Amino acid sequence: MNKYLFPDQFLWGAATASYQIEGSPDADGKGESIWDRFSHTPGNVWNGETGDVACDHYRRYEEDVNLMSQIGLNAYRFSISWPRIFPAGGGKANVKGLDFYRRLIEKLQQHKIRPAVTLYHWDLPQALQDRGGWTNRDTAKYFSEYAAYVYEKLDLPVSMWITLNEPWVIAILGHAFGIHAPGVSDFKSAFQVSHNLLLGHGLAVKAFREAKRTGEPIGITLNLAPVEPLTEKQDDLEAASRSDGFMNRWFLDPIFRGSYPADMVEVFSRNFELPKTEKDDDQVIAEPIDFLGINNYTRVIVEASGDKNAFMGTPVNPQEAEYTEMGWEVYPQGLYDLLTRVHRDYGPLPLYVTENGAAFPDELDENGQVNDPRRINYLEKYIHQCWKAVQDGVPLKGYFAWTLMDNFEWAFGYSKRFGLVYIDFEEQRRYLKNSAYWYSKVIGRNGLESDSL
Ligand code: IFM
Repeated sequence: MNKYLFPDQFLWGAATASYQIEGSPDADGKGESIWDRFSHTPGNVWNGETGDVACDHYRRYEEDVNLMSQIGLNAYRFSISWPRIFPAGGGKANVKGLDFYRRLIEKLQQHKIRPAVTLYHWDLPQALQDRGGWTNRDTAKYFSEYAAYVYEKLDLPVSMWITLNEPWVIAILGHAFGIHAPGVSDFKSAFQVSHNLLLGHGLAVKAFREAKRTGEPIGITLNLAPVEPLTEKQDDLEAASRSDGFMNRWFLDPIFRGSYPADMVEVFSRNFELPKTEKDDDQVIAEPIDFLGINNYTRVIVEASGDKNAFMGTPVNPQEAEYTEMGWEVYPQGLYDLLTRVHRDYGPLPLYVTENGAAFPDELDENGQVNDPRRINYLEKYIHQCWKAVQDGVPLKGYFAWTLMDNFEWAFGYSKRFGLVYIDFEEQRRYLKNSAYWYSKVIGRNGLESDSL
């Protein structure tokens, strides 16, 4: 058997997000979030489902940490629900909200699982949405104040801090396509949102430096995808470059180079009024970070749409490829391409894969087993590409599978199962899938063992 081993100290984790797993939407003084409001508005989520109960993790977190320990995870990425800490967005803090995360971290510590804390994974306090949400520049300031409060009061060691999860998704799915909370369909405001999010990120990093949590790194997680042209024709190449600008460089450039990519500024300004910015914004957004988190699931292939002003080419799905339940192409090499490209163009800082995984139609059998060979195959192939990237000099420091357990997959409700752990939502029972047992072996040997890679 060939072995593909990772460097010592490599983090093997799983990731989750507060609204997707916690439930208990108003326990212990929590305020309403935009996802509470959005999911309770008819027509927004598949089958009218909500995160009201989800995995009931708020009450069952101990059982869930025991499962992590059984799998052997040495890291766990979770997000803090802002409206648990500041029910009205700002103002008076709710001490009981932070206590939950303190209890969770203590339990992780008992099992030697390192906490990776995301400060914002999409559940904005509704009270701030009522004042314009992320279209309002003040939200960036409120975000950094919330972050500063957590840095100061969460008096337990944290292994990694992540300011935002996937600002592209927040801006575009939430504010241009309206399929995520807050359900707005207006491209112009989506670009203002993307700017205000990045500003909030930069302010939160600045606040972190002031908080002097020395030895704890801070970064951001972006959803990135390699973009390929369908053919080498000039029009397709240009469409791919613009699509890459829209999906990847619009966020990478301001964070690492201190300015938006000039080609995209031109393309966007042909379509919309550009976001309103202020003098020092570029500098704030480019506040140096300690690592970049990358979420990747698939690649994007585009062909020219015929419209030179379009910032996205027409996506093309190759017919011979395998697809997950999300309709996303399984393309492991894309992760290698992405990691090496990000390292080459924006390096040298450490990288983490903060999410990678697949939804498949899993079934629990009468013996309480879930046989999910397609997920095992997916994870093995993607982790192998991570290994290749490390061999080629990419400073990849950890890998977090999405996700620990089946959960509320946003507009798809509970219809997509991404977990290593199967959840029977009716009974709130948990079952390790075969992929969880497989991942456990990967972690145990710090890498893969296979003859077929
Ligand atoms: O479930 C989401 C997660 O919240 C953010 N990244 C992608 C996952 C799968 O869609």
